[in-house]
Amino acid sequence: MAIEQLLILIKPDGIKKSLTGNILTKLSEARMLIIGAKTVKVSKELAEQHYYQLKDKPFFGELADYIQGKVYGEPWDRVLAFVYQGEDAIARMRKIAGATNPEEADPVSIRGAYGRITTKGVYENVVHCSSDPSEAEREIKLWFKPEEIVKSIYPTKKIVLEKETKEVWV
Ligand code: DAT
Ligand code: MG
Repeated sequence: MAIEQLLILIKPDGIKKSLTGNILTKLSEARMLIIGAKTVKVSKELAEQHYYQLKDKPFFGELADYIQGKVYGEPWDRVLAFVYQGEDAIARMRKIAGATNPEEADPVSIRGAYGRITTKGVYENVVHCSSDPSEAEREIKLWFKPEEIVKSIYPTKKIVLEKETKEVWV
């Protein structure tokens, strides 16, 4: 079994419903390490880059609005972002998160217990969870800077920025 890292987001509906503690408790059952954590106010650019694989889907606009928390507005228009690390982490965390469609998700999973489909058809499924190692790498590098992660499995390099030295992804 490989040690993997992945991105988990508590989406704006999870924040609005005050589910952060419940979600972290469910995730902690997997006994993995949190190696990065922060609150992010999601820009349109970040939302669209995060979901770029779905850009041709009819629900792409609503999906981008949802992750930005536009429906909820201040102060719920933010997400909590985590990088978790553990053995076989992606498959195990996705099982705890549950199926994409909250109506089809195992009722004991996070999405099954707390998700809903809105009358507009948006899947408010409470959490994002990377789905494979290459997606996890792309997403972690999109959401986190190297210095924000305790110990990354991805290589970094140093570059000089106007007399300032900074670590960036290779
Ligand atoms: P997952 O989040 O389980 O990895 P995904 O990557 O296929 O699923 O899709 C990303 C998000 O897009 C998903 O969490 C909810 C939304 N979504 C996917 N399929 C949808 C659909 N048929 N209708 C509405 N929203 C959908
Ligand atoms: Mg996905």
